[in-house]
Amino acid sequence: MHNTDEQIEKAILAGADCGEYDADSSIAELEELAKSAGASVLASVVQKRERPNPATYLGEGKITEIKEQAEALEANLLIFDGDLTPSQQRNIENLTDLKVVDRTELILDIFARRAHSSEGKLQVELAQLNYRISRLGGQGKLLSRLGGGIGTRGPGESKLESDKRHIRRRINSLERELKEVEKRRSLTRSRREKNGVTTIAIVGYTNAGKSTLMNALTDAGVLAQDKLFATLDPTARTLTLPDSRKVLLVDTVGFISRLPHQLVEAFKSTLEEAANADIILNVCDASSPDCSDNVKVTVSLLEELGCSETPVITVMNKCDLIPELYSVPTFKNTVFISAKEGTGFDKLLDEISSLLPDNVHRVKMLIPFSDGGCISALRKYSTVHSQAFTADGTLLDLSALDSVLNTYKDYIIH
Ligand SMILES: Nc1nc2c(ncn2[C@@H]2O[C@H](COP(=O)(O)OP(=O)(O)OP(=O)(O)O)[C@@H](O)[C@H]2O)c(=O)[nH]1
Ligand SMILES: [Mg+2]
Repeated sequence: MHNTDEQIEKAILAGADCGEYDADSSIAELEELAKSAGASVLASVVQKRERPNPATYLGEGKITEIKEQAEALEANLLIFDGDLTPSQQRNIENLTDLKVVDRTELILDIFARRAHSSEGKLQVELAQLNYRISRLGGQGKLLSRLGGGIGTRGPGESKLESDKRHIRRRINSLERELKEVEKRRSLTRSRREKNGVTTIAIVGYTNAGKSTLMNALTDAGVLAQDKLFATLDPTARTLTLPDSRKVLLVDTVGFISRLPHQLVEAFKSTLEEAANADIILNVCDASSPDCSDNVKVTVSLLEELGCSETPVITVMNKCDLIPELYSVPTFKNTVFISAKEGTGFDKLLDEISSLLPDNVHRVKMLIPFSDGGCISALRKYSTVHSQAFTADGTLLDLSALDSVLNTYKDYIIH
């Protein structure tokens, strides 16, 4: 997708509606992906079909129509909302004279543009090479299926083999380098665990507002943009909770439906960093019509990463954009916020505190005047946020460990 002369690529999008997923919202997402890769989108075409055409993905007639449309609009790129086999891609290129890219290639391209850290670059290159080798493999099979003979042997085939060998060597060396980085990271992690540092991971669908939330809660200064996959590298910052406890907040790469599995594999260690957190914040764009589906994508990716046991808070973000909160789907432990306007943070932070393992809770207590003596003990063992005198006794708003609260549980009012 990189043009040497930095001309904006002018794209037509094409998808097949086979009933597997909502083709219209998927093509709308593809448009966002294309824009995030720097292309401008001139038109999109969706064809209803039972299954993709094995030779040309869409029907050949449709491909010819697209070619004519591309000529009229002066488009130079055709992006498919699905994965093309190498032969489909070649056939469509021959029929249209356009550069043809599929969904996985597009996402890989965006990741390649965004990778800045050395680890991010290694991960993206690994994903790209795994993608490429899987396609070379396909071509190899195709050639051997032709039954050998003229055109299937000779330099062509051996070049393919040497390409494959070369790529495989590079994949092995990338994997070794990444292992080293991971080892260092797991050392940092175990040091953190030993020091009792609690980690909270911000995960969720891409563009949901994870980095905006990170910036609003800490002064991380992470890049937040209306672009898909603005963040690739994890950033960690300390956050002080209202009960004065310090935790580590981690912002990381976003998820998307049908995330190419080469990327999941390559980014596994980064994603596991999130998965190993004590609490996961699943940030969602509550104003998106696909909100519910997007939450499910994140939940199933988290399951794949083996962290279905970690407590999750579903953080419905961008609530400033929706007039009626009741229209937003809710899940277990849901809070409503606007990261942009800074609303709903009290509830979010309270929810985080209440899920933390060492059990500090914020409560209100009414201490009768007859037991006024316990106030000095409470002041010593807890954080008192406010104190007021009422007709029935002293009203305290405080945070303390459960063991402390248990001693005075008769005085807790809520
Ligand atoms: N209206 C509104 N916009 C928001 C809110 N939170 C984030 N945004 C916007 O949503 C866009 C994406 O925000 P990011 O914080 O970059 O999202 P992200 O989840 O980190 O995205 P990736 O890193 O790309 O996965 C930006 O244009 C933000 O300004 C919010 O509460 N309300
Ligand atoms: Mg981000």
